[in-house]
Formats: sequence, structure tokens, C-alpha cells
Amino acid sequence: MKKLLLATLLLVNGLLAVAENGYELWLRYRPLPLASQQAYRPYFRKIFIQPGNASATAIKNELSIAIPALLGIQPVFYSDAAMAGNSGLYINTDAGFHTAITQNNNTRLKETGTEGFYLYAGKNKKQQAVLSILSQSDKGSLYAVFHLLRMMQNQQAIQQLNLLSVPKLQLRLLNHWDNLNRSVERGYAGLSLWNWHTLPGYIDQRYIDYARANASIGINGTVLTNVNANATVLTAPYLLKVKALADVFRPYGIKVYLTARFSAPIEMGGLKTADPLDPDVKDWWKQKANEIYSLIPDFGGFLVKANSEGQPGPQDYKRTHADGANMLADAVQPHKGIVIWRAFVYAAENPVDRHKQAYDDFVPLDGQFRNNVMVQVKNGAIDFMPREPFHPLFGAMPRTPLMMEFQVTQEYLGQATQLVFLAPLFKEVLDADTYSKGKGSTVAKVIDGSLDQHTLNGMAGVSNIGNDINWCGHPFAQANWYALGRLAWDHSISSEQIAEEWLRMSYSADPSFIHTTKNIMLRSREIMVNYMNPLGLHHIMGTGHHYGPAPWVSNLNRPEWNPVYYHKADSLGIGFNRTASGSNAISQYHPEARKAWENPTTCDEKYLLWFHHVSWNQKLSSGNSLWNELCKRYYNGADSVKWMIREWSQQEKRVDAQRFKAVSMLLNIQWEEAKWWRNACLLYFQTFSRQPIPAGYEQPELTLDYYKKLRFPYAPGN
Ligand code: GCW
Repeated sequence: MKKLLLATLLLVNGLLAVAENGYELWLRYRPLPLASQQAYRPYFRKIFIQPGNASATAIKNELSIAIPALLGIQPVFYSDAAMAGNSGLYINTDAGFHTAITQNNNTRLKETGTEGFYLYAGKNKKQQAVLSILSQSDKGSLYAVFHLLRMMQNQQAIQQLNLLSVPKLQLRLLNHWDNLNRSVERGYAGLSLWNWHTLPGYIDQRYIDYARANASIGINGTVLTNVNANATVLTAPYLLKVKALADVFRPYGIKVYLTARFSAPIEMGGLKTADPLDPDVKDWWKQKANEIYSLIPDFGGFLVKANSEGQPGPQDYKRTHADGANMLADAVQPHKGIVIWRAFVYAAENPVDRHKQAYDDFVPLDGQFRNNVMVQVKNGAIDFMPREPFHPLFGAMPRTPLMMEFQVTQEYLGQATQLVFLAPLFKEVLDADTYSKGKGSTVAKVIDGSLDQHTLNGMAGVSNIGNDINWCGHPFAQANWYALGRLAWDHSISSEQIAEEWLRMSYSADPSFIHTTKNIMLRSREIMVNYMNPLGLHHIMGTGHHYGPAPWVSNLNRPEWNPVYYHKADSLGIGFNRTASGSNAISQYHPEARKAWENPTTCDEKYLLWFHHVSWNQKLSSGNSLWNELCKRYYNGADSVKWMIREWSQQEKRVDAQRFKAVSMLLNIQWEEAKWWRNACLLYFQTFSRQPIPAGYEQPELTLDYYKKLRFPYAPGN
């Protein structure tokens, strides 16, 4: 018996300690230093969970994994109020009970709302240490437990806790672009987690671990299917599979959503039309919603991509996006569901600058959407580029709740071969000022509803999760999933805090490791911008798979799919003139916001070529000509990857061998890719500038022709 126990322990510990493949994510519970253990232990020996807590199983499960691992003690759970009164943790929604035990008058309970929590540490009547989690909902208590665990993983003091935490955003969602055949559009981490073939009978442990990870960062909804939608998911057998997932996720506070293919009434229902004003069509969706809700009473609702990139939509019937969204909204409204309608629309037959099309389509519809509709807007007007100014729709539709869509999967940001930490990108957009209601009308205030008093509000991230053993492909890509959740809960926390928490929880608390690696993370996005798309360049990547540079491509059917459409390089200069003398997309921004960009000689250089066609010889703030500055940025960017490699190589003793090696190999790939971007872009743009790459820079060895001939027929995610 003893032997068996020992073997099991070894196996468990062995698996945790040796196989550092990243599967545990940031829920990597390791023994804390003895002093911390001793400080925390009194609170976790006895844990009271109020009877009937719908998340009790999830809470117990997590604490049973975490507490022994972190503190070396086995907690005792109980729900019998008669046994209360000792030291320990109290998880509760009953304020009176709490006051009796903890002598705290709980005045802040009211402020916790439907998902927040109030955490405080105090003494009971016997002067013993007690820690309380007080919330108005079971979800609140679940989030509080994860918050406490995070504090301990970060070795923060909890003895004086008196903390109210309420999410700033109501909807905190992942959008999976997962297909029913398990391929993932723009997925670089293997296949879809959802094994539709074995569902509903087989519940993969991965589904539970996915839910744990999401709950730990406050994500409360998941759209299971690709926005390039397949109506099959709405058939009865598939809905049973969806229900099985919803049942797994529910105790973790996660609702499921589906994408709705607009033409489903024709494809599945045998109707002749999908016209949103047609009574049979309306009825079909109503029945479909009823069917879904009979299986999944808390189904979140539908996410829709319509009349964009070939997807069907209301405009096929000369109806507006509002007509389409409202018809679906009426179908889910009796069940308290919502419709999230995407604003990512542009049409090949529309010659107007693609930058302007979503705004043109949607602004006139402001005020016409039902109150259970949200419009989901990508962070920028083009498409998840390494850097974009904020989307002009933010601040321009005050009567419609706008949901933020970020891309966590790194389609245009190095995919899963490059270390790029995205919190600085997310924050740059959230902190941008739209000026729509005067100075300080930040994008964050638009989406959290505070600017225009919207109670429906939220943020979505296009998921980077697949069935790779480490979930996200690149070990550091996990940090981007983590960042999305943390910022959706509280968009005011800093990138630095997010990076530091994630590193400590996922790797180690070693101060020099944290210092160096955090620095790599925080600089990584700017470095990538420099070697890929400096000075406001955008959309110059390879066709289809979007892997690597291809600024020369000009042969695609749709003009706005060609990189040459975006950089407009010619013998005079480079860049897209979006001012009044050009496409005038800049006019879609508030005059105050525009000021920073309007004038080509004073334009914030981050966005220079985004808004202006600039002469090769124009002097920039550095004193360099545009051409020389472009060269400098590309070279600095690529050289900085060498710096990342050097810094990481110092960490060998501070991280486990498996992840150390994985990151090292990927950084070497990143270096090759950075050089490729630098050389291919500069050689190509040089054919227009007709100027040399300044002496002192190592000249490209390979020819432009070589780069043009590269092909990647099996690049992932396509
Ligand atoms: O960025 C583009 C992607 C498409 C994606 C589309 C969208 C799901 O290349 O793969 O389709 O955006 O957001 O709808």
C-alpha cells in the first residue's frame, strides 16, 4: 500500500516536475517557499462552501489541486453552517452569516454585482484568522478563488486583504475559428479542441482544463465555431454535442455561443430564401432558437459574419445589417440571448478604400439595432495588423453597444513561430482617445459602456488555442490568452503586471528571470513591428496563408487583397494617402483625434505610411530620410531578435530544460523570419526608391527574385 502511494506520488510529482511541456498553463501550482506556506496555511485548512453553490465542484476541484501543491496541506471542505466558527476560508453569498462569523459588516457586498467579489481577511470572535469570499453569485465566488490562488502563486500578502473586484466588462469571450472537421482557421496550435466526432459521449479532460484556465482569468463565454460558418452545427445531432460542452463549462461560469450561418434556413430548413423580413425565415430561426434553448437554457447567443468575404447575409436580399441582426435578436430575445454582429465587412465590388467601408455601412444604422444586439468591431479598420490606429467606428456609434474584437491568434504577428506579447498592442488600442465626447473618450470607455451608458458591453479575442500539448503552439503565446482575459476583466491593469504575473505563474519567481524575460516580452511587439511593418506599413504579407512578406503581390482578383493596394510604393515614395487629397479615410475620425495624423510632416511616425504617401527623401524626426529610416527600422527590428536570443540564452539554469529548448529553437526561427522580412521588403522597396541600403548594414545575400519564388503550400491555418 505504502509503495503504491509512493509510486503514485512520484508519478504525480514526476509528471508535474519533469514533463514541463506547458500543458498546465499558468495553473502551474508548485510548492511555495516555506515562509509563504506558513503564512497562508491557516486560511486553507478548513474551507466552508455555502450549500447549493453551483460552482462548488469546480471550486473544490481547483482548491484540491492547488492547496496541497502550493502549501503542502490537504484542505477539509464542509458546508454545514453549524460547524462554522473556526479559522479558515469562508465562501459565501449570505451576508448575515458572514457577519456572524467574521465580525465584518460586509458593506461592500452590494457593489459586487453579478460576477464580482469582495475578499477580506480578518479575525473571528476567537481571534483566529479568517478569510472571506463574499459575492452575490456563485460565479463571483469562483473568480475570487482563482484570484486568491493567483495572489499566492505571486506570493502576495493576503493577511490584510480588503479587496473589491468587479469586472469592467460584462462579456469576456473567446471566439474560436474552429471548423467542424477540426481544422482551425488561422490556428497555429494543432487541431480544434472540440472533437465533434466523439462528442457528446466522450468528455475529454481537455474540455475541463480549458474551462479551468478560462475561469481563472474571468473569461465567461466561448463561441465554439468559425465565423465563416457551417450550418451543420445547428442540426439536432450537433446541438447535442454543443450541449455536452455547455454542461462541462457551466460550473466554470462559461456560456457557449455559436456562429449562425445566415443562409441556414435555405441550407437546412429547405426554405427558398433567407430574407430576414420573410415570415417563414423569422419563424425558422425562432424555432431553431427554441430548440437550442430547450437543450442549453443558458445559451449565450449567436455571433454572425454576414456579407463579408463571401459569407451570406441580409444584403443578399437588399436588407441592412440591422435587419439581419434584429431578426436573429428577436429569435433569442425570449430566452435572454444576444446577437453579436460583426462589423468586419468590405466588398470587392466597392471601389472605396477598404478602410472606410465598415464605417460607411454601420454608422447610418446606429440606433436601429435591438437592445440585445452588439456590434463587434476589430481593433483596427483593416485587419489585425501589427499596428493599426483604432477603428473609426469606436466613438462613432454612440447608440449601439460596440464589442471589441482582438486577435489572440497571431495571424499577422508571427503566427506560432514568434514570441510576440500582445498586451501592449491591446492596451495601445484601449487607451487611444476617440475624442467622441471630448478628451478622454478612450476606446476602453466606449467598449465598457461607460461613455454612452450601455449595460451590454464586452471584449472578444480570436482564440489561439488548439490541441498542441501546450495549447497555443509557442510557449509564450499562452501569455496572450492570459492577457486577453485579464484585460477583459480590468482594462486598466498594465502590460507589465500581466507579463509578470504570467511569468511567475508559468515559469518561476526568480527575480533575474522575471526581470530579463519580462523585458523581452514587453519589447517584443515593437520589435516585430520594426522588422515586419515599420512606420505604418500594413498588409504586405504572403497571400492566403499570410506567412512571411510578399509586398510585391498584385495579381489577386480582389484589389484590396493585394499588398500593392496598401503600400502604394512608386518612384516618388511610399504609403497610402488617406487624407483629404487621397481616400480621406482620416475624415472618419473625430477632428481632435485626426490632429496627430493629419499633417505628413508632424504625423505620429507610427502611422506615417498608414495615412500618407511620403517621398523617399522626406526628413523624419531622426534626421534620416524616409528611405534611410525604413532601413534603420528593419535592421534594428531584426537585430533586436538577436538580443532576445542572447537574453533568453542566459535563462537556461532558471527554467526547465524542455521549455528552455523549445523557446530557444523558436527564437532562432524568429531570427530567420525577421531577416527574411527585412531583406525581402527592403530589396523590393529598393526597386522604387533606387537608393542603397546604407553602408554599415550587412547587405542581403539573397536576391529579391529568390524571396519572390518562395512558396508555402502547406503553411498552417489557411
Ligand atoms: O483576417 C481575416 C482572416 C480570415 C478571417 C477574416 C474575418 C474568419 O484572414 O481568415 O475569416 O479575417 O475576420 O472574418
